[in-house]
Amino acid sequence: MKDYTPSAIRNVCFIGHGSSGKTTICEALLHSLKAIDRMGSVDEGSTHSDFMKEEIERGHSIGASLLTAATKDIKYNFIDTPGFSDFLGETKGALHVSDFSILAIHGVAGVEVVTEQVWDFAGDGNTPRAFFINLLDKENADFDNISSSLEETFGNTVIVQYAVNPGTSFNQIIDLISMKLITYDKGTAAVSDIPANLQGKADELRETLVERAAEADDELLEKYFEEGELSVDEIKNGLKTGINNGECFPILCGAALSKTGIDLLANFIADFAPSPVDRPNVISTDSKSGDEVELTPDPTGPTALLIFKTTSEAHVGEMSFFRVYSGTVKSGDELQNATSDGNEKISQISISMGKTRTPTDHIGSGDMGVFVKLRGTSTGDTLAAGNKPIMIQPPKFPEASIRAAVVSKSGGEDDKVAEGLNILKKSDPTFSVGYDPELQQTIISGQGEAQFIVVLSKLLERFGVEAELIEPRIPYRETIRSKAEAEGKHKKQSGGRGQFGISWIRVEPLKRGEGYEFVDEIVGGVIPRQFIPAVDKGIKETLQRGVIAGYQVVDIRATVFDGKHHNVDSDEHSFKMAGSVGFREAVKKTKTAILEPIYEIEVKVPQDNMGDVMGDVSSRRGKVLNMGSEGKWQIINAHIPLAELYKYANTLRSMTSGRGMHRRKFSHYEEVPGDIQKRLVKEYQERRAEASA
Ligand SMILES: Nc1nc2c(ncn2[C@@H]2O[C@H](COP(=O)(O)OP(=O)(O)OP(=O)(O)O)[C@@H](O)[C@H]2O)c(=O)[nH]1
Ligand SMILES: [Mg+2]
Repeated sequence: MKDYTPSAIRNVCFIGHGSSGKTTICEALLHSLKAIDRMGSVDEGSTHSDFMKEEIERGHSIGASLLTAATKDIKYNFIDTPGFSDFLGETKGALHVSDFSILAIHGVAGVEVVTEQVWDFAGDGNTPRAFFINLLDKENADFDNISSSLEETFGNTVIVQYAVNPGTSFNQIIDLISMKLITYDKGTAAVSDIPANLQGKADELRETLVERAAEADDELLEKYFEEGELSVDEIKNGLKTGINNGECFPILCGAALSKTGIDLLANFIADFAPSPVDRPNVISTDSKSGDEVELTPDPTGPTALLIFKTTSEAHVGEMSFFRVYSGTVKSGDELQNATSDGNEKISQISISMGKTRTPTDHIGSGDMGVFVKLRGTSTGDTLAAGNKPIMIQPPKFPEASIRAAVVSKSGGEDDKVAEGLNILKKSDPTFSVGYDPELQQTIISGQGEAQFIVVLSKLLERFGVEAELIEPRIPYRETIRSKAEAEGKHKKQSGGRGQFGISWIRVEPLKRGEGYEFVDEIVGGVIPRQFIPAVDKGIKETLQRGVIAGYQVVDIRATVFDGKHHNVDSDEHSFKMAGSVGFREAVKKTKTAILEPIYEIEVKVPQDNMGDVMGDVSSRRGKVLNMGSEGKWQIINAHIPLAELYKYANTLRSMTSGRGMHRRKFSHYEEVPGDIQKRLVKEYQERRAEASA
């Protein structure tokens, strides 16, 4: 492929609610731009962007896919993103490196939950945007209503293409820039003059378009007021400025499946989407000096690029998708990774087309590509030339909102499960996995159940191990609410040297969060000095194992205040045992309590769902701390026990038709109600009885 200057590159990300047609639009664009010979379909599982087994099976995109098309003048990089909320981390990564985003809108459903979410994502990064109202060939498709609702919801929209006859016979669009009628027949476009019956409507929309274009630039606005019109070039320039400044959001339309409007979309991107030189220069940071380093999109400058996605595929290995912000990356380059503080030798560079790749020996500034088999580079890392350890701001991925424990179905392959999960984690920054030694479970956390199900399916496919999700154990704690003391006696006489030690232990409650304190009150050498640490050690071990329900004992002071020893038979082991027994017996004499972890959660829901969500919080033993509002959202802060939060993200979504979100963080421990304590103690006794049977 020939070289394109940065001003000839268009990095465009397709975002939107699930099934609004993003993947189909990308496929149609590739076909229209002659990058592919045959247009694949989502329903047949033959598109270039949905190629993973899980994507084909579900008919939904799961990962962001980088696709490329090139004409004589323009190099297009399209990133197709998922619209399903569990996979929006991919959307964030893609938006971060795009200069323009197109929000696909379903021509019947209009603005949906994820439409608003991804709009906000794009707004967070100031990415210029346009709307593409798709599926206008569906029965009940309604261009007028949907374009008005886009204006109501988001504001500053401008119609640049008008759908003449939405519905099952949809085939005509008026392009308000060229002021022509385009009629489609199986994807082929015929251009004609606007017929008389549509002229009035077209003129009216055109006037709004010209006004919007004029508003983008003071000089244009002045001219427009004076002369009442603008030249075609002035309109184009004004519109382009407005789009790039995020002051104007064009509305385009079509039906991707039949390629209706797709040629217009490709031309629109070429003419109006900002190129890398139109966007503000990226400011990176020198990780050693902390100085700011501005990156200009000059292909001859020092190389700097950002990895926005990594995946691993059987037979290929790890793939790292990148965007170059300055300079040109060439195979053979040695680049520095400031995050891992290591060097990376570049060997295989490719241009990406979803599943397939075309090798190349260099990629220049503003452009995107994929490396195969980097050694120590992850998503979000910067690779840069020379001795400047610079870092470009990485994408911000959504925080985890759901966790689960994973076990192998066969029961005996937990190590294999953990190993596979650790490899899969590398390609998904919104997913994490770790072994919790206290719970003795492998815990995963992420965005939702669908993400977990995909992870399990990959585990089976790539690592041949079948796993399932179970509810994570809760890290309860035991504590005491009163003081008590007891004798701990260890005595064994079994031929030869015996074992002997007695220690009297007193236990008393400490404040919440104070942990464990050991006090030595032995006087007169009733327990020899050298054995006191053994008493402490014996208590600590018992503390970990728990006394009444098998959970760690906390917030307790243990004092050894008396004891006995034997000159020959006493040793460290004897006093360790004596400490342990004394502690256990003393705890049993107190009023015990079981503590549970309480999380502070922040729930964000639409006003309409407040009642349901509040009711649900109290049914989960939650306590509301605070209520407030943020724009159209209601925010509730509450304390909820972790034991009541399993799959909360799912419940919240279904209660709010997908709109509700929550964040959580550990807050503190609190006593569980008496009935729960009884149940936990009973379960522990049953487990012990089972183990000794
Ligand atoms: N009739 C009609 N069907 C379309 C059109 N565009 C897409 N579809 C169909 O709508 C369904 C969803 O299209 P996709 O392209 O997978 O939508 P998406 O936005 O990529 O969906 P996610 O990846 O799940 O977010 C598929 O069955 C497509 O064939 C269109 O313009 N007209
Ligand atoms: Mg898709």
